[in-house]
Amino acid sequence: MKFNKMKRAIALASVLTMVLPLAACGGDDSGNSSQGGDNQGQQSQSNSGDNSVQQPDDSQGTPEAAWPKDVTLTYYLRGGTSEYEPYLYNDLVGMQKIQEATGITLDYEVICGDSDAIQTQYLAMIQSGTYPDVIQWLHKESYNGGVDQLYNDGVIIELNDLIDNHMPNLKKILEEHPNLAKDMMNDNGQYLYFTKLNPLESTDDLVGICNFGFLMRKDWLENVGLSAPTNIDEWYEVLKAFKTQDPNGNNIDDEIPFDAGAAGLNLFYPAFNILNGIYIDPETGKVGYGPYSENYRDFLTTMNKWYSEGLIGNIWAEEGSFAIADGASTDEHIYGDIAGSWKGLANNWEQRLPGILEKNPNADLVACIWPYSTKDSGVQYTPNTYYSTIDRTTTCISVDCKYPEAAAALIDYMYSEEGGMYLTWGVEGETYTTDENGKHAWTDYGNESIDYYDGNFPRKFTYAMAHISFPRFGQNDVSNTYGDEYANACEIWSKCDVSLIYPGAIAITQDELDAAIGAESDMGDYISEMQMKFITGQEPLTNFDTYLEELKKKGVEEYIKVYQDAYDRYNAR
Ligand SMILES: [Ca+2]
Repeated sequence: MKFNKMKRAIALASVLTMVLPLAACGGDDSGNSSQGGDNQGQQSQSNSGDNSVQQPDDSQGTPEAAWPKDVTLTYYLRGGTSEYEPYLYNDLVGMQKIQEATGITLDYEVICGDSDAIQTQYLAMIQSGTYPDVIQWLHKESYNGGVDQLYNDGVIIELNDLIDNHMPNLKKILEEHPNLAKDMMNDNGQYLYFTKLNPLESTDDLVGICNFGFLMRKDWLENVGLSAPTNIDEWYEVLKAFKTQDPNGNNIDDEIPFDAGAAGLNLFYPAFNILNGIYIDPETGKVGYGPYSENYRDFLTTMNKWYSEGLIGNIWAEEGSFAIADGASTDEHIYGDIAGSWKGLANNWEQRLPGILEKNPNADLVACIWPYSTKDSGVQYTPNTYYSTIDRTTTCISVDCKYPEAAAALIDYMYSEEGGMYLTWGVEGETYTTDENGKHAWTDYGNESIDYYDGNFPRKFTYAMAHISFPRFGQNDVSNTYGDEYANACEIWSKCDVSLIYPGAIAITQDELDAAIGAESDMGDYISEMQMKFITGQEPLTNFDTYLEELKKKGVEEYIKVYQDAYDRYNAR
C-alpha cells in the first residue's frame, strides 16, 4: 500500500526532527533518581503555594469542587530510544512549573523503545481496558480510525463541555480562530483531543514547521557560475553543470548532482502540481492521486531525462530500500563531497556541513526555494504536509480519568501564554530573557552544556523542549531558539503555496480504504515498481496509459473517492 510508504517517509522526517536538539545517545545507565517518589514530594509541596488556575476551592463549599487538592494524574507519553527518555519529562523544569501553577501533579508513564515496540505497548494498553488519565500519542497513525475510533471504542471522552466550562484559554483561542476550531473538531462537531495548535500566521508559526526542503552546495554553484535554481528548467541547468563541470574540483567525474535519498524526488512533485499520494488538484479543487494523473506523466518524463543523463542518484524505493544506488548512502555521498543537492533539514549546517568541510574546506550550503510550478505561473507549491494547524501528536482524556476537570485545567494552562513559555523557553531569568520589544533570547546559563545521562546537551533542554508536542498555542518566538542559518532556511521553505496539501485534520481509517479497494491490493507496490521502471527507462513512457489502466483496475478511483468523501464532509463542518 502507498500508505506504508507515506508513513515511512513521515516517520523518518519525524525521527530526524527529534534528533535535532540533542546529541546522539547510547551508553550505560546511570542515576535515575529523578523519577518516582521525590518528584511527587516536590509537587505536593508546591501545592501549598499560590495557584494561578481556577482550582475549585473546597472552603467555599462549591458543589463543583471537582478534584482534591493533592490530585495526581497519570500522563501517558510516547518516548524514544535514548537513555534519558524515561527521565526527561519529570526533569523538565517548565513542566514542573506548570504543575506548580495548577496544583496538579503528573505521574508520567513514558513508553520507550523503537517505534514498533512502543506501538505494541500502546495497543496493549488500549486492549487492557484500563487507561491512564491522559494519553498523548500519535493516535491518528497508531490506532485504526484515530481518536474518533478511540471514542467509539469507549477509551476517551468528549471534551466539548470541559472546553466550554473549564478551559477559558483554549475556548478563547478557538473562538478567535475559527479555522483551528474547524480543524480540531470532527465531522459531528465533537472535540476529542488537544494538540499543539498553529495559527499559521506569523513567521515564527511557519518557521517552526518548515524545517526541510532542497539543500544545495553553495560553493559548487559558485564554481559553475550559477545561482540556486528557482524552477525545473534552472534545476536541469544546474544539475547538468554539476555533472559536467567537476564542481568538487578533483578532476574525476564523480558528482551526483541530486542525491534522491530519503524520498528526495518527492520534493519535485509539487512543481508538477501534484504530490506523491493524495492531494488537492488546484485546477479542479477535487481530490486527486499524484501517481494517477496526467501531470505525473510530465514528472516522470523529466525524471527519466535527468536519470538518463546521470543527474540523479540514490532513488528511494519502497520501505527504505534504494532501488538505484551505487552502494553508498546519502550521507556518504554528502560527506564524500560528491553530492551536489539533496532533501535536507535546516539543521544540516550544524549537523552535516562540518563533516563536508573536513573533506572540502570551501564547502557551504544554500537552501533552495520551492521550485515554481511548471503549470501555474508564479506559484510555489509545497509538499510539506506538516503545514497544518494541528500537530500529529494528540492528547486525550480517558474514560478512566476520575478528575477530567483537573486534566482540563492543567492542559488549559498549557494553552495560556505563560504555559506556552514554560513549554518552549523554560523559565524567564534562568534559561531566557525578554527584551523591551518582547523578543526572547537564551541565557548563557541556558546554553551551557551539561551532562545528562549518557550524553550532554544545553541546560535549556532540561527546562523546555519546543519540539515535544504538548498541547499549546502558537510557536512562541521559536525561530530564535535556533541559529541564523536554521531560521533563514526555514523562512525560505516557509514561502510556499499549500493548496496541494490534503487537510491534516481529516482522519481516514484503514478499514475505509480496505473496504474501498481491498486489503490485498498491491497498488502501492505496483506504483513504486513502475516509477522505478519509468524513471530508469526499463519501461517506456509510451506505456503510461497502460499503467493508468492497470491502476484503475487496482481500485485507485475508489481509493480517491474515500478521500474525496471525507474532504466533502470536512468542508461541510
Ligand atoms: Ca569531480
